[in-house]
Amino acid sequence: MNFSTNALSLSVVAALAMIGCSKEEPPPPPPVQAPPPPPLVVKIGSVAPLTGGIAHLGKDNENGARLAIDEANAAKVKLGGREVKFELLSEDDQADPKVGNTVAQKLVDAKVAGVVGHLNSGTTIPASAIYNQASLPMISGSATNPALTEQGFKGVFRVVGRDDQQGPAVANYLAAQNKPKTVAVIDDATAYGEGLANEVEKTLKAAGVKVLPREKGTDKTVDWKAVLTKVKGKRPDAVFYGGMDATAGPLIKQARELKITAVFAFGDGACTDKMAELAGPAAEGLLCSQAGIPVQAAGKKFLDAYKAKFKVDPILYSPFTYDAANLLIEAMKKADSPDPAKYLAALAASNYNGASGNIQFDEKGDRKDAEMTIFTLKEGKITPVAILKSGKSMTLDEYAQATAPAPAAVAPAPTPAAGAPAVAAPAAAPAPAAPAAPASAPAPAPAK
Ligand code: ABU
Repeated sequence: MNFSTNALSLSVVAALAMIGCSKEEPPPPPPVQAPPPPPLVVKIGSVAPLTGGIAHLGKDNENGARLAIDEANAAKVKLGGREVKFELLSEDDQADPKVGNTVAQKLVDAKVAGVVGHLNSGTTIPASAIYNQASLPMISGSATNPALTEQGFKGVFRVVGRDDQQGPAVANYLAAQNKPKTVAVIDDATAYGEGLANEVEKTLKAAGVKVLPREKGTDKTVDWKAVLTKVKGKRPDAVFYGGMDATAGPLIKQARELKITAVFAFGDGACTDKMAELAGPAAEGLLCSQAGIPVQAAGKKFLDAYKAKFKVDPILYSPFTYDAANLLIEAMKKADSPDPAKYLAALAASNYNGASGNIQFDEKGDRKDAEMTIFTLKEGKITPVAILKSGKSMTLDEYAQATAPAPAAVAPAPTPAAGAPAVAAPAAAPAPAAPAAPASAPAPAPAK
């Protein structure tokens, strides 16, 4: 062994000795973290006609619910300590009661935690029996036939007014404003159209107006010539039609083609800008009602979020379906559970400031002190002329003033993500201090 080999061996031994003598311990392995539990999936059903003549209204309703669901997911809602992923199960009932029952059962079988819908009274009423059987809460954002909430079902709610409020509102306005001596009443033979026409007829008769024998179509009728020819022969001063815009548009267009000059009045189903799209200038000057605040009075955050998400403006009842979905979610949060048996009491006791104003339910599940709005169609747009609330009538501007938050140094209440009304309803103050009713706009008859 030469010198250099010896030196190398000594170096290796020294290095090994140094390692052996080191006091540094290797770092401990990181503790094994339990993975976070997966989000709790909570399904919420939405039902409306998404095909057929009123698919535009169905899509509007669905959009409102979808916006609420997406906002709740973005807010990372927790229930029982677990993050929740809300899923919207959207079904198309085609405005057909049989299809409505089928999709209602489908949602029950899918174990949704609540339902926003349906749109039409004719589908909502029979479907409500299926949800009731399954103890599943439902909130309609548009069904106005009184029978829905007269069944004694504890889980059935609506966030719009009823046709025994809407019918008197539009009929009284027509009688006071246009002073017709004779009115023809037509309906589409649906629960909504026929029911609303009955309310209008009752109110007109009570006001001393002569009402002609009822004429009928269906919710698919687009050729009204035979009915209108009969009506023309009786020379009514006004015509009221209970039905949706898809059939009401052709009705007024053909009436003007037949040179019928009577004023035409409609309920909420035909109180949309679609009337001008379908009837053109023939729709100008029509009178119509909605069973809630006008869409332009809905919360600004809602209006902006809706436009940003869907690239269109809301049409009619999307602020109400948005509120309906939020009411379900808020009740689940209060109960800290998506279990209907646990959150139903919180839902029934809601006191919620939504995009459509303050919402509280009465013992039947109807919205307390619901607004009614009267419109005329002006330059192709339905334009609110009177908002009726608590027996008072006001213009849109007056409504905005009456419901604006007080400017005093009051700490602003936390606002829901997109729900703060542009003309914000004061918290738990459903009856705004309204100005006196204009002579031309009578107060609505009491609902019930
Ligand atoms: N309220 C108008 C449309 C929906 C319904 O059938 O009640």
